[in-house]
Amino acid sequence: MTVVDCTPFAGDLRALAASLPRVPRADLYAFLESAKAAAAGLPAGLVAELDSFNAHGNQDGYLLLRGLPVEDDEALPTTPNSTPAPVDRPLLVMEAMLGAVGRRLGLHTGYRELRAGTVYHDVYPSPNAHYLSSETSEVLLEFHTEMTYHTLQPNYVMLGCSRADHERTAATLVASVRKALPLLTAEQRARLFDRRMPCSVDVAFRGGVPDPGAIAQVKPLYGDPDDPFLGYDRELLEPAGPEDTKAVDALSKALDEVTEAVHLTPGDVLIVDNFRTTHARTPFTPRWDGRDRWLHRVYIRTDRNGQLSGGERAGDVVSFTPRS
Ligand SMILES: O=C(O)CCC(=O)C(=O)O
Ligand SMILES: [Fe+2]
Repeated sequence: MTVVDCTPFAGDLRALAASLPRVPRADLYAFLESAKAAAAGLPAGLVAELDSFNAHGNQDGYLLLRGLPVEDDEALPTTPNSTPAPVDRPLLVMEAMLGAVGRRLGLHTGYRELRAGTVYHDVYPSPNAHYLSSETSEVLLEFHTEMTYHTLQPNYVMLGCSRADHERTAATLVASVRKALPLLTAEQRARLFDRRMPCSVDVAFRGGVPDPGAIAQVKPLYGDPDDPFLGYDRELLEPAGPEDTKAVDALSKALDEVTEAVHLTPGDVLIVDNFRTTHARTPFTPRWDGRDRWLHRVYIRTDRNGQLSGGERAGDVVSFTPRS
């Protein structure tokens, strides 16, 4: 577990949150500019961890910031049951943390087809959620590299926790390619490396067509053969033929073997390296009492992996082009 204990910084971070615009969605570009300025005042110990993770990644493929400031549960609004959030919703402390920490890492990005192109997503359980949706609860949300079929795939997925599930059973699972790679044979690696495989896309990117099929091509491993990037989605990747299928099965098994479970609690921010990992969420039981599990999610692009071409701003919204 790669945990950064932020409790020593909680007072400073609370002051930082208080310095940001009160209604972030009123002018999100301006809010994210303020967050960048505030990021300059992040504690040096935290900045060092963020910069090192941004430059080199790590073995686990994630950084868990724990002990950040967060509202007391009674002071929080009820957990949302619709999306996107109202434009006039006041800033939450976890949203402030995602703003400042995210700006230290790169640029917050909205995806036009996803949640109406909004940048801050509430992640909460919803009855009758589609099985591929982050709104599921009582079923496993299977391993996925976030939008691995999208040419502008985010470099980081950041999840901030305002509420855990009542029973604290929900775990966010992260499996790192740096740990899985040694479990694969040279033949398996060669089969997976730089080989395009058909991949379906999430419902939001299907253009209203019930099942457009595998409209993208994704390479499970690519980049540096000795330290590759990962593109893996247990539901959407559709290898064709026995050799590719066997190799993806071996990768799948290796990822299961190296999986780490993170039980997010209020005041946690999980930063997932989305080019070196795949993530999932285990089942939990909602009570529909207004106090169900509530995360805040943002996507960050950086200039690594060609995700930025110059001139972009934090808060930009990008359109879908499938990887080919
Ligand atoms: O609920 C979680 O812990 C993670 C859900 C997820 O995969 C996401 O929001 O991207
Ligand atoms: Fe996800």
